[in-house]
Amino acid sequence: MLTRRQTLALGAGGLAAMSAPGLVMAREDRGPSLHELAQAKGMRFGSALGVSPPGTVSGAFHDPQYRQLLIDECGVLVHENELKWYVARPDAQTFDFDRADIIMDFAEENGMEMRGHTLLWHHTDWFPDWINNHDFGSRPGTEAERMLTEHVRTMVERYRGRIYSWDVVNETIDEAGRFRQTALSRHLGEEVIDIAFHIAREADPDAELLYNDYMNWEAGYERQQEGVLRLLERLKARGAPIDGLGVQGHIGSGNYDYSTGFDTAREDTWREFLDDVVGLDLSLSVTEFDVHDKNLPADIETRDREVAELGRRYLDLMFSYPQTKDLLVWGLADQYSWYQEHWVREDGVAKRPTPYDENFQPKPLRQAIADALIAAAPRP
Ligand code: 9MR
Repeated sequence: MLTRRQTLALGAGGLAAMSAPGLVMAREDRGPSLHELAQAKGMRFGSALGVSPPGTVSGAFHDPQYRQLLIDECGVLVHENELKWYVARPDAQTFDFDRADIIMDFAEENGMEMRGHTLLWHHTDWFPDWINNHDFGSRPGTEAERMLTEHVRTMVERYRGRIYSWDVVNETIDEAGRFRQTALSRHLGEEVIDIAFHIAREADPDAELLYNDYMNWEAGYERQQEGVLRLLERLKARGAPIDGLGVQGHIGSGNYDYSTGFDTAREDTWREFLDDVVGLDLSLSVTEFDVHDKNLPADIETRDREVAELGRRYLDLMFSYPQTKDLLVWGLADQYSWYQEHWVREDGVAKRPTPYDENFQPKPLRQAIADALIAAAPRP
């Protein structure tokens, strides 16, 4: 228990720092949060959050300082993995929402909204084995439709009115622009996508429904972009209830061998792509933003500056579309970025792809996001 004198000596900032040990500055000393800056423009800011075991990159939930940072900066959260089939569906009969609900409850207790990721990651690698090995019987189309319908309906109805926006389908177009085949599409064809959208709309008519993918703006993603655009055109033509495109926004260097990154030469064609998307009367959301620093010099100052500059340039472009209302980052502090485990740097140093460093200090990327939000026109 503190004496009155000790309390006065600590001041408001000191008390906040005590309740969240290690957080260097209390919220009130830091100016507006990223979500407050977004809100001022009719937008939202948020982050992914995972509740994998403590000590893992996707287990950030267990870190109290990180949770405080999310409360301080975010108005929206999205499950990093907890709604994916391989987590929420241990077998064909069972739904397991335990992990998903931990995040849901945390968001609601702290006044944050939730996005839903994802009802159908249409990619065999991310299907649980039990679907890949499922016996679809003598009427496989019927069984595939039943299984998908049950899944989408159960998920969306459970969180009806609590998840305002869903990534209904994630990443069904590969880098060559082709529609991915899975155990479900083998029996349903591309209609697998339409079914997911129709059932989601039926289960929560008020939720925003997005198609989400990673067709980045760097060189190397041209065919995937083309494939995504054609898919969106076909979905619209068939009357699928789709509201927008989730642009993941994992920009930067070297995610794939064919993409060197840090290449803004394709800005014009990226704009043409976005023009075509909004021309289909679809909204845009930046759903998984981070800036990969794999091929940048190790020097921290240089690296952070280049990450921030590229991030600012990208966000300015995305925010120039009044259809862009949400910006979610895929992790808010570097040690909890998925990039720590993918495409490791040759020099082995830890990556710096998010707005905060591992000590929860804001980096130039945090300022770049703030500046882009401040510069954005108010949304209509
Ligand atoms: O960050 C996620 C990581 O923890 C998982 O292992 C991986 C596979 O489920 O998915 C990562 O998140 C991905 C997201 O769901 C879809 N877009 C790309 C993201 C980064 O790989």
